[in-house]
Parts: sequence; structure tokens; C-alpha cells
Amino acid sequence: MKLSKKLEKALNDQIRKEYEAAYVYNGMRIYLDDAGLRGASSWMAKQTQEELEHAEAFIQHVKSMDGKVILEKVEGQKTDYKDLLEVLEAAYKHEQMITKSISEILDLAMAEKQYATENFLRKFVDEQVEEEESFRDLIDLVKFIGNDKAGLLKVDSGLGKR
Ligand code: OFO
Repeated sequence: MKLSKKLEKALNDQIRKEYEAAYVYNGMRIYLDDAGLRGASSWMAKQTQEELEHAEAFIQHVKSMDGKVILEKVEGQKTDYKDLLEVLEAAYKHEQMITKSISEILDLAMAEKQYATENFLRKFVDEQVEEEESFRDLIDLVKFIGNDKAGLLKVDSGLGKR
């Protein structure tokens, strides 16, 4: 039942990636707030919070499996973007990187027949489908409205309702 050193390391790396995702989204939240897009900023604040919850879930899983949690160094992140579309495209790319990382840990857990970790990770596989879809939908919407400022304000107000 105990985690192998390799799997423990992969899960600890993922804890860092989840905190890093929170840091990335917090930078986006700060930019969106500066840009006057209060709804999008509040949406991104919730996204930041969600990533902190993901990090905590990985921490709890490592602890439950009698592993040792290591909090690795998290990279600094930017707080400047060109516009909402650039933010969403960067966020989508980040989620794709997270999906790949989770799939790789799942491969490892399956190869080691570490079923408890496999079950834990599968919830994140589902979560990633939702995360990627929601960013893709937002990118399509923002591309659709183009330079229409009234449309942008409407989208911003919709995002504030998350
Ligand atoms: Fe946005 O993803 Fe965490 O896991």
C-alpha cells in the first residue's frame, strides 16, 4: 500500500504544479482586475481557489498513503497580459500541461498496481476534461465577440456570476 519513492516524487511534483497553477491564475486575476474586468477577475479568483484545493487534495492523498509531503519551490508568475483572450489561451495551455502531467502519474500508478492512487487520480482525469472544456468554451466566446466592447462587458458580467 505504501507509495514507492518514484510515485511519491511524482505526487509531490504535482502538488507544486497545482500551487503553480494557483499562482498563474492569481497573476491573471490581478491583470483582469487592473483591466477593469471585474467579473472575469472574480471568475479567476475562484479558479485560483480551486487550484489550492487541488493541491490540498494531493497533500491529503500523499499523507493518507503514509508518504512524505515535500513543498517544492514555486516559480514566480506574470501579472501582465495583452487582453482577456491572451489570458484564456494561456490558461487553456496550462490546463493541457496539467492534464498531461496527471495522465503520466496515472500511468505510473497503474504500472505499480497502486490502485488507491489510481482511483484518486481518475477523479482528476474527469476534472481536467471539465477544466479544458470550460476554457475552450470561453475562448470561442471571446473570439466570437471580437472587438465588440458591449459584448465584452456582457461576457464579463456573466463571468462574475460563477
Ligand atoms: Fe486546473 O487543474 Fe488543478 O488539477
